[in-house]
Amino acid sequence: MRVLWFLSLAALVCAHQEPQLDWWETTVFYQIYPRSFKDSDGDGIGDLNGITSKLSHLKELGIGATWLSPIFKSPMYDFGYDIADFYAIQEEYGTMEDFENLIKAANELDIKIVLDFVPNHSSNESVWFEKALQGDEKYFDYFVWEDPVIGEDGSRQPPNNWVSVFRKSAWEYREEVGKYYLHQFVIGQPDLNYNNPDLVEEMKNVIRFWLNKGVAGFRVDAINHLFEVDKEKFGGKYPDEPRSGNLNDGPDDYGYLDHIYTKDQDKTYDMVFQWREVFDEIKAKDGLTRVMMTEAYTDATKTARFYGEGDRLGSHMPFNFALISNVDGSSTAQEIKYAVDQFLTFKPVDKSGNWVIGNHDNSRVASRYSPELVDGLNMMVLLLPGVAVTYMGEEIGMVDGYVSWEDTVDPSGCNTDDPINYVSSSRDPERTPFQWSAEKNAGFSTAPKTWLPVAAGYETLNVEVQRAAARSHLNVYKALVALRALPSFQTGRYESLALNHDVFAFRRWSKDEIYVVLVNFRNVPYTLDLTYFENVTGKLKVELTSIQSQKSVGDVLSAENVSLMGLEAVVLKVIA
Ligand SMILES: *[C@@H]1O[C@H](CO)[C@@H](O)[C@H](O)[C@H]1NC(C)=O
Ligand SMILES: *[C@@H]1O[C@H](CO)[C@@H](O)[C@H](O)[C@H]1NC(C)=O
Ligand SMILES: *[C@@H]1O[C@H](CO)[C@@H](O)[C@H](O)[C@H]1NC(C)=O
Ligand SMILES: CC(=O)N[C@H]1CO[C@H](CO)[C@@H](O)[C@@H]1O
Ligand SMILES: [Ca+2]
Ligand SMILES: [Ca+2]
Repeated sequence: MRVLWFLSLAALVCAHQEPQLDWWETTVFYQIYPRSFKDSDGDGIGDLNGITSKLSHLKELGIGATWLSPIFKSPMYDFGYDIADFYAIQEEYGTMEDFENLIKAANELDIKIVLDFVPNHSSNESVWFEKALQGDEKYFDYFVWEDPVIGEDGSRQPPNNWVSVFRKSAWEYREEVGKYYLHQFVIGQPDLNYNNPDLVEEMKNVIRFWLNKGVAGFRVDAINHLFEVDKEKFGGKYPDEPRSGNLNDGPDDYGYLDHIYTKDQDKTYDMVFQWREVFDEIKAKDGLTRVMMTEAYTDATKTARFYGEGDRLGSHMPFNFALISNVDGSSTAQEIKYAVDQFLTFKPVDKSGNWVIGNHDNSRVASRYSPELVDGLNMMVLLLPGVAVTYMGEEIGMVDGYVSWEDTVDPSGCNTDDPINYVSSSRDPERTPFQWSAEKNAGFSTAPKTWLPVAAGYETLNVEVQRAAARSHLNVYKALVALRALPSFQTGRYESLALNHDVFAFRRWSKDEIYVVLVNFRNVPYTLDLTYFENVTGKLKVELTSIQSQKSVGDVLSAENVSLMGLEAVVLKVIA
């Protein structure tokens, strides 16, 4: 009895110690969309050698890890998210040797490389799919097949009403086998069959192959689309999905249906936990954590479930899309606080959170919020509790580029068949080439034509200009990466307030330090009383400001009387 009491006391004491953070919990992850980052050979398409040549930019920012959108062999119907060979590099991006050089150069700079794992589907031009069509049983079972339905007039119809994320039927007929295959995304992306143990093992081998090559982890794509409902429960045929009731969508639109049979199925979580075992199997060899980041656009409860269940571990970082899906530039401070706190509330208390505000599928921060809010939002992403994730270009506040209907290449834009309204569906605007300098093609490429046009305004909005400027988004970003290393931000506590309809504020503190971050989401000036935060009294020193601020680093303010310009953002430190 006495011994037990003593042990539990010891456990209690340990629990109060500062958590020991692993490499991935303290770093900033930088997403590179390889096709648009840097072109080394003048064909207008970014490539691996281009990335290697620009690793110094990541180093300058203070980035510790980068995740690359897919670089694998692909016919590019969905720009690499349709993988034809999971074990090979796409020629236009480089060779396996180029990739090995990239890993080596990155290691020398202490930057980790994370790749994109696209498990839901392969490509209709993969050897796997070709063999399936030739009747090879092993590979036939890698995919999801269903018999046609014959209509009253004798015509061949898809098996049910399922719609692809990119519009129209999710089923495509193949004469060769007389069946339809499922594609939750484009026609060129046949879904893989996770009810087949051979396929499950094959995909684990894909993970092993790259992790053994020195890759520090994977970001896992579109994970909640992995499994479809078990058709045996419905008499051996996949059932129709019900109408969503959404009045803006027609029968060809993804939003027309409620995706109860094709998304968020229970088996998905088990697969993630199985993959985590593979990650940990590689970690056991050398002690380095291989990190798993998972992408699922879903609710807070389901997102949290990816962390693990019972004694089974799951994703290290189930992406938190609150700042993408739940709020934007028109949101009130109350809505911002609600979105931020909701994720922190649902996430398991003993796990790290993460903040994602942009990626290659969503309009850029400067366009979705406002160009003036770029610094304030970077303050949130880098100083809220948890891992920070930055999409390339957000450090300089890049804006969505204009891409004409003729130049549009994204299937999500093209499939609208609508030369007027394609823009809201197209993901090309956030994928335009990275803006390095005022040179031709923004210094991205020497080609006469780049794969997507460079965004207007690059002559003044680029890395070179911002590096030289006394105040720039780039320099604010670098200062934020340095601030984030302080104990208050690494392991410190967090509390937030909506000071009024427009100003979101949060406090981060550790033993002897208290910081307050203020972001004014509207173009309206305010005088604020920060003493609503406990222990925020007396004088505050300005640590960092958004670039349009009239304040300077080192200015001293009174806690009960802080004036903030419209759209201004500041980081303050309590000094007395
Ligand atoms: C693959 O699908 C695309 C449509 O996404 C189509 O254009 C192409 O012809 C298909 N390739 C084969 C070999 O079926
Ligand atoms: C406020 O400061 C006191 C004295 O330093 C400290 O004991 C207390 O934990 C602080 N409370 C908060 C919420 O910061
Ligand atoms: C608040 O500060 C402003 C200057 O920023 C000053 O003009 C004003 O008198 C102060 N108000 C109070 C109540 O201290
Ligand atoms: C954010 C992201 O990577 N989204 C991807 C989700 O999956 C589809 C299909 O693979 C891609 O088109 C998206 O880019
Ligand atoms: Ca190139
Ligand atoms: Ca699937």
